[in-house]
Amino acid sequence: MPERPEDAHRLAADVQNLDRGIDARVWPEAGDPEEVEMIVAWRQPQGLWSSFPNLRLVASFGAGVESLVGDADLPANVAVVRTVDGALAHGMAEYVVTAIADWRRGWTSYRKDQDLGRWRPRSYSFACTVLVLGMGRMGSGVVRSLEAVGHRVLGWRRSGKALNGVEGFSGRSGLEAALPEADVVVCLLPLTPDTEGLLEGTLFSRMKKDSLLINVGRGAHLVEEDLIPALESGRPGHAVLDVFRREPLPEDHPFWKHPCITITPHVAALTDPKGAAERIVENWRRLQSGETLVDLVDRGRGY
Ligand code: NDP
Ligand code: OXD
Repeated sequence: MPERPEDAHRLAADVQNLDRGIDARVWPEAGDPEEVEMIVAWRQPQGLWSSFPNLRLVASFGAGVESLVGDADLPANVAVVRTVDGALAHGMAEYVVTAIADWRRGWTSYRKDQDLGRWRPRSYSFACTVLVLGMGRMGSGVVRSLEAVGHRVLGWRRSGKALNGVEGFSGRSGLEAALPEADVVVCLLPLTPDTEGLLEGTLFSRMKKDSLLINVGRGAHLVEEDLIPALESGRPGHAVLDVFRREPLPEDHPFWKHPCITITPHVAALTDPKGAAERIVENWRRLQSGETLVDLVDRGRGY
């Protein structure tokens, strides 16, 4: 269930409005645990699964599933799905395009100029190459939006599959070839054992001088202690971070006050409860009829 109890209750009501046959309960008031076949989870407590002997399906209330696929206590016969609606990908695309526009055009400086009544136009070069790490549901939406505003886009993904003419790279050598070309690197990977700690010192040293790093994947993609020395060397020149190893980011964390870091509190894209309810009901229906589930996660692969 979503983190805030009021959101969880609203989701349960939306689910029941869509299908009166579903008995949607809000944890911890789960009723008879033997009756529970499907759970919608987000940052669930440890040791939850063993109480539900007839569980068949867990739906993540969002796109990331690392806390589910990484949970050794979740029985192997339980399927995992993600809840990804169109609004999530649009929200992510808007966030990335806005972050790049803000960095290149210096809106923060114009705001300061406005406070001082100062007319001070500054030029910027239009050509910008963006490397998107992960070209899945979020990454491919971001790619389309970046292209629509004229950026050159490079994409890195596990399979290396091409995406509508975007130059595609894969593997460590592909990443190393793409990095020096990019003015902006956007991390939109799922968190798996292969991607954890990918954003670290060696990768930063291959980035362009004064480039921009945007991490909207997961906090554990970034080796935090490597970032400030990298920013001091100018590779990258600035970082926009939406996700952190510890959330909320601790008050005394050095990232808060760093002039080359922009922080947002894990809001790049938010799951729309209405759209989520539709997905959940659809997967419930498919579970009952034995059809293929929507956005089924490959638990072995980790995403
Ligand atoms: P998808 O599963 O649709 O796509 C994942 C992409 O990552 C795929 O292109 C996949 O490659 C690629 N990938 C996976 N492992 C590797 C690897 N080892 N090397 C290279 N590429 C790899 O996920 P989504 O796009 O829906 O979401 C991505 C992540 O974004 C989520 O897991 C979550 O962490 C984060 N997120 C953050 C939000 C926020 O508000 N900050 C909101 C929503 C999502 P291939 O295509 O070849 O399989
Ligand atoms: C998600 C997220 O994975 O909000 O959906 O981070």
